[in-house]
Amino acid sequence: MPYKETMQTKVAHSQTMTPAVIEKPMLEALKGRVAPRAPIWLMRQAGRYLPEYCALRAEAGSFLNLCYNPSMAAEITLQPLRRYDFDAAILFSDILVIPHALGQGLAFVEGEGPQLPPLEKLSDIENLDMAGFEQKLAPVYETIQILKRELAADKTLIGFAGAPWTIACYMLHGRGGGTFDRTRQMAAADPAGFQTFLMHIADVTARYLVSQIKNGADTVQLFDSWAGLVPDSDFESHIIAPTKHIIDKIRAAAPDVPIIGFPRQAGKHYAAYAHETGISALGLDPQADIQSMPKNICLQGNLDPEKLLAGGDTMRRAALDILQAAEGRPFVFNLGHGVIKETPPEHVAELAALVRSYTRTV
Ligand code: 1CP
Repeated sequence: MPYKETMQTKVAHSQTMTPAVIEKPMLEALKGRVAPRAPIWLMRQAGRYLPEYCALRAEAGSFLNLCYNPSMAAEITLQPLRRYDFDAAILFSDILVIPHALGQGLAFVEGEGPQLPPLEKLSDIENLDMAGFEQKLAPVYETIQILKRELAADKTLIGFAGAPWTIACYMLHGRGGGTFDRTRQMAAADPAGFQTFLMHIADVTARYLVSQIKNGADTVQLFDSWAGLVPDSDFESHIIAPTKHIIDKIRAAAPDVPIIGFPRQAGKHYAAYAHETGISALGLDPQADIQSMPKNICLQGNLDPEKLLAGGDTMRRAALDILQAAEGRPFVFNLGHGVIKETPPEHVAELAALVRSYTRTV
């Protein structure tokens, strides 16, 4: 049939032409481009404020089942993009899959957050299960592969891990929600042993993030949620050195992949963190002042999640202040911490529309 033949010839022809390169605006910003529109995604953009997440969570039975079920985890990753057309998808998982994959028990207790049986002593890290590590994390890599296939070409896929200090907080103290006293006491009592502990986690984390990249993550973010608990005199050893170790290892394996660091509540240490770790982009908490940050690096942040929860004029004014403060520099719009679970989804929709409609000076 001549008609069909013509169509086939056309299809075959178009397949041999070089496809137009579709850019990922978020990736370009991380690499230093100042564009007329700031890309946007939100920390914890998937999660309990979305009814479609709660439905799947109920079906899975437990949070960890969700994290290790590639098709469900991929579906949850994509849910916020369907609603808001964000520029990036963040892999749905948790920072605590690392201790879990190393064989430490982990349970997410409803209403109480994560609970781990705390390691008894620092040297216990040497006896954890490295052999089963990659195998236990295989479902995470499979989730990334699904996402890579399903995401539109202009979307950036973000992988992530907790930074060593924050992971040590949970591994040694056993649960969240406080000031991780046991971790801080163990660090103070045996500084050399604690440094070895952090570097061990750094090695494992670098391996995990390189595997995420090899499986398709476009960028990775290191969450150092509890960096603000570290005494000033220990910031270099507890935060900067292990982070730099991870970055050096990722760069050796994947030199072109940008890395985002989020040392939450690092205060006056933000600039040193940016310069000394070699991070590509700096995640800012709500307290950080955009204009006093180093000029030669992409910033990401820093809307107070409470302002998003409040919505209305409060939210609009705060978002516009941030967009104005970030004029003229590479920037990714985000919150300064995760979406609060009571946040009305309509507020998120309004925020995304506002950021998208703001034209930056280039
Ligand atoms: O449904 C539920 O009950 C689980 C709630 C939940 C969710 C949705 C937890 C438990 N983790 C997550 C997902 C998650 N965690 C993501 C996925 C993707 C997304 O952002 O959309 C990410 C990136 C994280 C990272 C994470 N987990 C951090 C770093 C960021 C931060 O919030 O500071 C931390 C500290 C955790 C530990 C954790 N996991 C879950 C909770 C409630 C906590 C915090 C515990 C505490 O207060 O110490």
